[in-house]
Amino acid sequence: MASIKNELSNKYLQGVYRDLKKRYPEQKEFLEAVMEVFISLQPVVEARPEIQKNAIIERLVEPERTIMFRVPWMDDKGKVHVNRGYRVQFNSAIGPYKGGLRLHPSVNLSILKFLGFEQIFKNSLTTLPIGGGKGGSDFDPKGKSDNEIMRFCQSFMTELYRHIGPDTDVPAGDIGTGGREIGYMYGQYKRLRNEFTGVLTGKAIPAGGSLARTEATGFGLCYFMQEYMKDYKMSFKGKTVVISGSGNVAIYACQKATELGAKVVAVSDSNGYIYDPAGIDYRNLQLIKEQKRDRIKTYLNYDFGKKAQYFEGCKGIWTIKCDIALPCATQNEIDGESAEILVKNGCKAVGEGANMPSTPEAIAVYKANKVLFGPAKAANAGGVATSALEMCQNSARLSWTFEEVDKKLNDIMVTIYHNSANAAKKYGFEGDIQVGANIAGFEKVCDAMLWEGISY
Ligand code: NDP
Ligand code: 2IT
Repeated sequence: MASIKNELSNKYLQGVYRDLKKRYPEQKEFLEAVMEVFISLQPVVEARPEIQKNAIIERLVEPERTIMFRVPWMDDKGKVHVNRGYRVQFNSAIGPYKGGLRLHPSVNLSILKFLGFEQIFKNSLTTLPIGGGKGGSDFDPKGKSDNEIMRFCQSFMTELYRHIGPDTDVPAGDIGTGGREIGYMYGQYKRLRNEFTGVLTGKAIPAGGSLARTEATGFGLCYFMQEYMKDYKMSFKGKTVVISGSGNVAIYACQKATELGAKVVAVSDSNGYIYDPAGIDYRNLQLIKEQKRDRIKTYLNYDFGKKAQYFEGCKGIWTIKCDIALPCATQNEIDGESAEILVKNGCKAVGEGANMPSTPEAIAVYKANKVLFGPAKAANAGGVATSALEMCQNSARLSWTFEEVDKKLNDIMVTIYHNSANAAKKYGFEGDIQVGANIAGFEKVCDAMLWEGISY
């Protein structure tokens, strides 16, 4: 593999980065995501002077629009709470803004800008016409009643509805936002607008949702890694897999990895992790997380083989011996130290189901040790790709079967892998899928921006 040097030496990109850091010094996650992309884009910027001439990079790092608003809601005891709501409409060069809504107490502008920035390239990689956006709130859904969730979601949509639309901006799920939350938001949008359109994706099937959207991110991750590993004479068959998280992405990554012949031995939540040498049963995860909305610790209650163990804390999951690691929880969950332990224990491939789960130090460790690395914006693009397929079905007012959607998802993930591999090769970094994904995602957006001109 011809790895790119892990430093920013291009003067133009250095300048843009310096200005950005001066303007937003507190936005650590956003700056981290930008630096990662900039390092990869150096050969492209050098080969294509029109990028600097048209200030493409300066325009790319500034969202087209950022909306911030107050979200008041009342709890079951009658107490009024106020949260902050956001929507970052980052880039619409290739289609309407598209991206999830995160509900988590850690949400701030830095996290949403990093996610929105990543989404631009991810959505471009899907080959479908969708721009990049992200939103959410610092609301904590944990421990809230159904009615409290409903009142929050309705209040959130009471402001957001003015800024979105099926051809303008189409939000979806992310951490803390699943089918239940999308339902309450969709109901409120419909009430306010008096129209039934595909303004949100991840809808329930009777209300215009797409079959296989729930499974799409986790399944897509495995389809992507399977295609990637094939080039290196590897596969999931007979492999030991560790998956962090136990939410939407983790559950269906666990199902597909198992169906492809692997044994998933660990999953986690933000309190701790389960190690089950007999293999995690994804149906138990579904029951615990989707139906009971309980903690992963309770997995032990369903483990009739009595082999599983529970450990407190998140980081320890990366000390479990595995061939393939699929981080599917949150950003920066694998640091350099954890990556070293994974490598020492024989890990051969890392596929990112979460967004930016590996720190820059962790990525450097993977590359130095020739670990196959499936970067988030390519590997987890199956979710948003299937959201775009939901948009197609809504516009055409029809619905496809599970098999049709799943087949399209598989084809898209295979294409994303090859497009990323080819872009890396084109610029002299054969085998570096991280660099290739950044370049392939960028070039399409860049070409559209050049074609559309600059508005003064
Ligand atoms: P869910 O809310 O369904 O699940 C999130 C899981 O990650 C939970 O197990 C949660 O544990 C854990 N988690 C969340 N935050 C933290 C934290 N700070 N530290 C440790 N564990 C944490 O979310 P998703 O599965 O939808 O999303 C997971 C990741 O995948 C995110 O990075 C998201 O951006 C990304 N993603 C999601 C897509 C989708 O379609 N849903 C598409 C592409 C990427 P706990 O319950 O204890 O909080
Ligand atoms: O990070 C992501 O790609 C998502 N949370 C899914 C976004 C979407 O619009 O389906």
